[in-house]
Order: sequence, then C-alpha cells, then structure tokens
Amino acid sequence: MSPTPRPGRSGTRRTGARLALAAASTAFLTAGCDLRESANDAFNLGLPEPITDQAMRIRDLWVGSVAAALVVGLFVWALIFFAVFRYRKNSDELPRQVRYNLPIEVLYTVVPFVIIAVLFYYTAVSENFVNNAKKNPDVQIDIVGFQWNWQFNYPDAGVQVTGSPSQPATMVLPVDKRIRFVETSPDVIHSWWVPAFLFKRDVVPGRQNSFEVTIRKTGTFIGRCAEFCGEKHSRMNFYVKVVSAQDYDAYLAELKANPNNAIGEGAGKAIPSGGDYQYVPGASGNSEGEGSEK
Ligand SMILES: [Cu+2]
Repeated sequence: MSPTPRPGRSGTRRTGARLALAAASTAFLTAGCDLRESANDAFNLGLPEPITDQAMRIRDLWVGSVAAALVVGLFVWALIFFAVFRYRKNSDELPRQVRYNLPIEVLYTVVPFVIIAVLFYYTAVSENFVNNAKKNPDVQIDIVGFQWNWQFNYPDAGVQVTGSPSQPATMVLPVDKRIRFVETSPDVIHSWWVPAFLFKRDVVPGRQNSFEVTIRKTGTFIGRCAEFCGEKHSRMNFYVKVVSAQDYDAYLAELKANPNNAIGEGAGKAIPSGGDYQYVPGASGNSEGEGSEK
C-alpha cells in the first residue's frame, strides 16, 4: 500500500474518465479506416460495397426500400404509443363505441396501395436496368460452371482459364467497360455469384444465361457458387480481378503466348462436355426474354 494519501472518490472518478477518454481517442485514431468502413457498411445496410453500375442501382433500391419501411414503422409505433398513453384505462366505463369511419378506412386502403405502387415502380425500373443487354458490349466472357470449379473463356482472344477445387480460377476484367457474361453448364445447376456485384445468376445445363455489368473499381474480389451443386460445392470459389484496359490487354497477350491456354486445350480438356449441351465459344447469350436489345 502506498503511503501517499489516496485521492478522493471524485478524483478517482476523474482519473477513470480521463483514462477512458484517452482509450477512446486512441481507438478512434487507430481505427479511423475501420470507422469509415463501418459508416459505409451502415449506409449500405449490410450489403457489400457495390462496384458495378448495376450493383449501385441494386443498393439504392435496397436502401430506399428500407428507408420507406422505417418511415412506416416509426409512424405505426407513434400511433401505438399515442393510443397506449392517451387512452389508458381510467374507469370501468366502456369508451364511446363507433361503427366505422369512412375517411379513415379509405385512407388506410389507399395509402398502402400507393406505397406498394411506388416500391413496384422502382423495383421494375431497377430490374430493367440490371437486366438490360446492349447490342455491342465491349467484352464478352463465357462462363462454364462445372463440378467443381469454373472455366472462363475469352472468345475474342481464343483463350481460356480453368480452375479446380484446389486452385480456384481467376477472371481478369477491364474496368469501365461494358462486359457481357454468357453462362453454360455441362452438368448441374450452379450459380455465378460475386458479392461485390450484389448479383448472382444461375448457370443452367441446356441453356445460356447472360447478363452485363460495367465495373467502376479496380481490385480483387471473391466469387462463389451460390447453388448447392454437389460434394465440392463449397470449393467452387473464384476471383475477379479488375484491372485497367491496358493491363487487361497485356494479360490476354500473356495468356495467348501459351498454346495450352487456347480454348479446348490444356486444363480445359478435363471438363466433361455435358450430355445434351456443348460449350460453343462466343455464342451470344440469350436470356429468354430477360432484358432488351438497345
Ligand atoms: Cu456449383
């Protein structure tokens, strides 16, 4: 025990408060980036940071819908608490009984209808934007989902990359370009999903699905299979690496230099060429009614 007089209770409290403040400001300074990220996360309401034009529209739809739901929720809570406190039971006498109130009934029929109509409108507009297919996208990538990884074909360059459960495939893509993906499967249904695209589309044997994106951010992003497709489904991961247009061209040139990367050669040969469906390099996607040509 130290012989010096112990500080009074208020002194201890002040020291404690000062320590807490110091700890908080240290945490604040060291966690500046984390804070910014958390703020972003909070703004996206749980969605990953979107990196494509299409994903940003999906995020806006989600944030707008949640905001509308919050406004309705707050209004309902306000009405509940108003009724609870204003009309608390204060005698055994029943309150005045009324049968109906036409204006209020019309109001609570019309208002939900208007809310649904607005949500429907924004959903339809966003969906059309996300599914829109241009006549001449800048780049086409053919995706083959197979048990158990992915093959990415660059039909314009005549090269391909084939992954395996132990060595996930990487898809290199140019930033700021309109990219069309055409999906096929030789075996079962898979689903090509990049969380940062806020988007996934099923890869179905016997048909070609397609979609387009324009990516606005460079970097490497994880991708997964989002459809339970068998024993090694969990190992159907891949990477999407977004680079500048020059780096993209350099990457393709590098692939072309090795004849093993030609479509249908090397690792690509190992993929079973499905029973009723063959991969046709560069076949343009049809999504059977999805999107429109513009
Ligand atoms: Cu799969």
